[in-house]
Amino acid sequence: MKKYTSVDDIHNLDEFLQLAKKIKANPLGNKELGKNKTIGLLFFNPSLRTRLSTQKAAQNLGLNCMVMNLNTEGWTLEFEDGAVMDGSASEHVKEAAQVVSQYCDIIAIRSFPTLTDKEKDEAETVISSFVKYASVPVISLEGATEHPLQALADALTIEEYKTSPKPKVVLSWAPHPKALPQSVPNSFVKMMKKMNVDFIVTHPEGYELNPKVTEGVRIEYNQEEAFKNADFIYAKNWSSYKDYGKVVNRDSGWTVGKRQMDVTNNAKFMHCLPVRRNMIVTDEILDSDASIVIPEAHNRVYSAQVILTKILESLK
Ligand code: AN0
Ligand code: CP
Repeated sequence: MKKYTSVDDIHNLDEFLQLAKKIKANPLGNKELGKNKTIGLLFFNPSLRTRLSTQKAAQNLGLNCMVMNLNTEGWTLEFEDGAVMDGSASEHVKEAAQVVSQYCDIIAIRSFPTLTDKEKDEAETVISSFVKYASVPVISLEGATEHPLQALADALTIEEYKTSPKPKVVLSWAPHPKALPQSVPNSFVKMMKKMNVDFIVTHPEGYELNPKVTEGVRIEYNQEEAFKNADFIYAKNWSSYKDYGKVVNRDSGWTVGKRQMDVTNNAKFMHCLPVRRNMIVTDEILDSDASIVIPEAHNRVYSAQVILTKILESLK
């Protein structure tokens, strides 16, 4: 594996999930694989889970790990080709990516969308520039349009908690005061398309995701209808794709609570975290046995470790 910037980079999900289970059963079983190698984690945005779980996964493989908050500690980077750099950017990504490649065997990057410049976001300007100019494999720690490590952890979690061969999985939009990326739902949809699940996406009008991503997926505008007999409820807020980056609805009727969970098949509740209580989901549900958000976050370690294992094997 030479990069992991999209769920599309996984060609055999079963193999990845089997490897994840094996790693989870014995996380230190391959601790020589990363010996004398280094991963650099570059953050343009905040993180708790991604930062610590990727660092933990690296440690489990004997990899050295360097972490940098590029937005606050590094030089402001220029991404435009041919730019006259008379503005705030001090360094072009062309040099930065090549330089980091001298220090690291793998580069991982978190860079959220602008949510104002759709074209720039869809081009994944930051991550794809690193892919282009770095000479080492690149991993997305959440880009402008995808969060592939989260989706792999989610797939593993559904594998572990399902009680039937083809569970019903519902991705539900939920309200949030701020405009959030579509990265988590995009990657989750792509991942569910690869799994043997009965999958529905539910959201208010105006929150349709990129139609290329949801092609072939059932969309249901009535949340209660979507939730009927569901085995997994995956809640997430995202901003509008059509009215790009805008919050077009804050209807608290979409907050996942007892009323919604009561029509499910005793569904498990999932969320990538961080979650805003009593906006996305009520305390009652998040604090109940239905919630599997903590084991889901635990699986971020194994999701990262699978990807690092695959990449390190390809470097041998
Ligand atoms: C981010 C998002 O929605 O993409 C990160 C989630 C993993 N969430 C927030 O900014 C709250
Ligand atoms: N789920 C997730 O990626 O969390 P962080 O933003 O804390 O890394």
